[in-house]
Amino acid sequence: MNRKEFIKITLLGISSFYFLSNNLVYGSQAKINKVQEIVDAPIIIVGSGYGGAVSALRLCEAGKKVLILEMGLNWEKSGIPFSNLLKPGKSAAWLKKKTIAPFMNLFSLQPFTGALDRLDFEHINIWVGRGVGGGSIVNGGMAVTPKESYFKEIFPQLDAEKFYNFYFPLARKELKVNVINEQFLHDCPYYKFTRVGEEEAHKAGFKTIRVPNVYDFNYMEKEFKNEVPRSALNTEVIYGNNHGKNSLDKTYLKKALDTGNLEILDLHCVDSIQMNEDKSYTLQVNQINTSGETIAEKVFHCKKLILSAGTMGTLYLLMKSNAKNGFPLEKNVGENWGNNGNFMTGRNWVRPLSGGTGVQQSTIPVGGVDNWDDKEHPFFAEIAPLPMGMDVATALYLLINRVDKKGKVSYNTATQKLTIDWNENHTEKMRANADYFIKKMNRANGGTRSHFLFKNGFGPNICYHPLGGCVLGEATNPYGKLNNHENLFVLDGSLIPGTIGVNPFVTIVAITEYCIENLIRQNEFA
Ligand code: FAE
Repeated sequence: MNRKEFIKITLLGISSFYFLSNNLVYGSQAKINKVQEIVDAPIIIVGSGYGGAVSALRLCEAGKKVLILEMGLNWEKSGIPFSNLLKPGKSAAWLKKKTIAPFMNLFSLQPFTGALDRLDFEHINIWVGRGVGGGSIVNGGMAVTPKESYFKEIFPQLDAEKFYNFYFPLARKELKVNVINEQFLHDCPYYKFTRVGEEEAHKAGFKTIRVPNVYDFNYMEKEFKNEVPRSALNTEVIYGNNHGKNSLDKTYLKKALDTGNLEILDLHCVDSIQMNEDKSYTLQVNQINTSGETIAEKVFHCKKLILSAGTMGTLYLLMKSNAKNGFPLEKNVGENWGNNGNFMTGRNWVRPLSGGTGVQQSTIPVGGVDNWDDKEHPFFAEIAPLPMGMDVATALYLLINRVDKKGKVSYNTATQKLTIDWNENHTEKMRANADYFIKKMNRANGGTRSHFLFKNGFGPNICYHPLGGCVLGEATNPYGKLNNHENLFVLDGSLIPGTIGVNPFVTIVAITEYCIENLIRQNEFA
């Protein structure tokens, strides 16, 4: 390929609505696969998860041209199917040689830009989604609105009435939240794990609740009748769902693309950000292939920048840029971080003589134990599926606890990695709650703490819900504009101060809706 052909191909790959400078240059070694390309875009959003997708839709509807840079793959466009839990394939892990599920990682993999990633820290492992749609691609779809009293405690400055009457209902509508039919739940063998979980919880004196989800339960009923291809009933979830789940690519991002104002560049990983003298931003970006190799080094300029790279992604970009080029940051960035009280536990010998929790299990959780109002042991416990293709007579629970002792995220310039001030002290109370829960369940129903799943039966280091570090109204103004910046906004889970008491994406969507509405109203993107 000669230079002329290359420029043509590159130009075709770039959307027409932002300016491509003629500053297209080859890398120093004139290697065709190492090019530098400079692109100007009015508004760039980093990350296509909940914060990024909501921001994109509302800006596009307001007539703004938006470019999303997403490091993960556009799975739908790629045509590559998601793999399931029993046969992990390309989508199972982000550039790893082995699977990275919370337990039982017996499968080898060919490194590929998969949909699920795990970030390992000294005392905590954090799972995140990679791909167009962010966490919505890999998560369990549990769409839970926080308790109003806790929301008020966490966000005393926000108008709770407006949130419960407007932003939360709006979030649920856009996300296509629905609830399982009780008769289907009662009859379907794939939900034995939920029925057993609820019966046992009641016997132990706990209250249970039905949990809404973005998975289309009408579709699931058709799956069960074999009228459509199976997804939730075919062990698909944390490596992506091929059908049924209303992930962001089917909701917010689709609507935003339909306006004609949104461009998404996948496999574009933002390396660092620089603030220019005129308060605009320059982004160093690596375009990668599906083996993770850099195939082009690009530079993007924008007047307005939204960071929606998820709690850990946003903190990494801010702190790394600060260390690398003096990017302005206040000290409180990294503070008020938490794991949303995530604490996994389980029980073995659950109904061993009557089929346990079921050989076949839907991957979509629909039930939970609500012990939040207990003064001594407040927690919510998701009755989680464990579809292992055989009866292991084991119940799995993800507890969500209060986070009264927060952590702090920092950047280590020597290792060029994030570190988190987080250890057993931070999870002590969560462990006490898990112990209380398991003991009470076992006393009423039989069973033991699950040594099969976790060391000593507890998984304090498993975190699906990292939150905080760039807290609304602390590290930012009341609507997410980062302190010390005129044109940079943080809109993702890092705005929530470490805890929200339930699975967080409905809250992330509602908070982003609130922020972006006000930012647009204040002409921040004019
Ligand atoms: P997120 O959705 O993580 O999106 C960030 C995006 O930015 C990702 O697509 C990244 O690839 C991309 N990115 C990061 N760094 C860069 C970079 N340098 N350059 C370009 N792109 C970048 O952020 N929550 C619930 O409410 N209910 C559930 O049932 C639930 N289940 C979960 C199950 C699993 C296995 C996991 C991992 C999470 C689960 N969550 C659940 C959590 C939920 O998915 C998470 O809170 C949200 O996805 C966070 O949304 P953000 O917008 O903050």
